[in-house]
Amino acid sequence: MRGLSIVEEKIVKRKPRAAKTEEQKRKPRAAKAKVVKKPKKNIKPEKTIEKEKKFKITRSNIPPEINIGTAGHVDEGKSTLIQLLTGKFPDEHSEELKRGITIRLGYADADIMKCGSCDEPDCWTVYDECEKCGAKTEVARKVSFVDAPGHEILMQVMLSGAALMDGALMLIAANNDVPQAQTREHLAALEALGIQKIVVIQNKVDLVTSEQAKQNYMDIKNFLKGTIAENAPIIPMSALHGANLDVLLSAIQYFIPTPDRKVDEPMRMMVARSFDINRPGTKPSKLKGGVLGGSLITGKLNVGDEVVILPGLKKKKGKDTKFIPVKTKVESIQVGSMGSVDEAQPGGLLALATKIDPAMARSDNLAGNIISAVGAEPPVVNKILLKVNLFKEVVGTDTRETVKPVVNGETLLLTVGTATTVGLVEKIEKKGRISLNLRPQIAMNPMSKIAISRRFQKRWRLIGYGEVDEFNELEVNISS
Ligand SMILES: Nc1nc2c(ncn2[C@@H]2O[C@H](COP(=O)(O)OP(=O)(O)OP(=O)(O)O)[C@@H](O)[C@H]2O)c(=O)[nH]1
Ligand SMILES: [Mg+2]
Ligand SMILES: [Zn+2]
Repeated sequence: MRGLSIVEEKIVKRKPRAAKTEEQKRKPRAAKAKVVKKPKKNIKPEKTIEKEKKFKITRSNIPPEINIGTAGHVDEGKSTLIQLLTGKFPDEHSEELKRGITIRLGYADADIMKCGSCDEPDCWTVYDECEKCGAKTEVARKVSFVDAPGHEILMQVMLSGAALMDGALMLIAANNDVPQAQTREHLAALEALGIQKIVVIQNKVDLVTSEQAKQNYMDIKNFLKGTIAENAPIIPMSALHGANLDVLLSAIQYFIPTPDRKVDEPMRMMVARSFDINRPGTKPSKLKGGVLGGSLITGKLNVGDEVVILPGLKKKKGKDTKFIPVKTKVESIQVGSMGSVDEAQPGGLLALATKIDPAMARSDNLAGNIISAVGAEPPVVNKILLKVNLFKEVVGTDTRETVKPVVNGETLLLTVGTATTVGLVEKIEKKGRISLNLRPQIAMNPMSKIAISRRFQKRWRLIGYGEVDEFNELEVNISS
């Protein structure tokens, strides 16, 4: 299944993230790229943000209640902003550090803190002391951030991350033309998946003159006209230097409220990552089971609960992939900023330790699964009838091309929740409905909106979205 693999495509190499000289910091990126001559290996990202030296981030012991994601074109400062908000730079894999881009979804929690003595928006900070008056601050809300990659070939990663987002921070760099291709594509993705709570950030204002910043602000306003983010606030800031952090936090508090949660419904969780946490060479008797990361959609989850993982563990058999549905026990629940907890609810990212074979969980192998309470399993489907809405234009390319209608026999890439699957168009029905065979099968929440991508100029590009009308449910035998 060639098209499914994202890693097999070559990522255009960028220079590694090197420490900057004062001169480089003032120059726009294009100019800077010429200054750095030889890429050195394994250079760590800038870990220090000026303010962090003076002000401390302390993690509270309250659970995160909302997931907020990042969106926007490659390099516009998404991960830098997450570092400012959470104190943690989300790119931690060697490949990400070497290439200077985000490749996998990043997670980190932040406490949004409020000073009781200062007025709006001065009162907002992420530090345990007020930056303006020095008073102790109080936690207003804990947020889990999902950091998405902006590189064009990692669009599927962004889409599966978007499935976890209750709201989004859309970054647009002030020193680039507006809009860049993935700025358009990510905004279209948020729109397609129904993520309406958006705060736009005009980043890197430290790199432009105030005249350029004003012009760029108007360009952003024009670009947003007629989109889902038409009325979203636009916050000029510098993620690298922390300028306007208070205004951003105020906007997050007012424009991205915590949604109502369905805690009384049966538990379901979307899996976005999976890991084998054992060091190489661990004795079999000491091996810890696979760990699954993601977010609850509904219900509550407790340590000791029996859960079902669908479609299950992947087993390759010749050319075919088989899925083995699994029933397992929740050994422990980890919430990033709180450590081990006994109970988890929707909102916030968490990781479950299970008893499943750790080798099965390696390298996000179980991403795309749905974990559910026993008896509340989602359907596992291999065929769907979709009501399709196609965009007028392909949004992710530099050139604008019309999206042609879907045809019989064509192959599309579908992102359903955190799962990605290939859909072979079997029949075009009336009224914008198409029926597709899915390879591989997926577990799905039938209410999910499905992102549809088509191969275009050698890349999968978002071309529209679909809503599920009907589906063919497979019978599953769940083994313990
Ligand atoms: N001068 C300046 N540089 C910034 C700012 N924000 C980010 N940068 C720099 O821009 C480069 C890219 O930043 P990242 O945070 O990695 O960008 P990104 O959007 O996460 O990139 P991808 O995840 O690969 O899409 C880094 O060298 C940052 O230091 C800013 O506000 N001002
Ligand atoms: Mg990044
Ligand atoms: Zn204060």
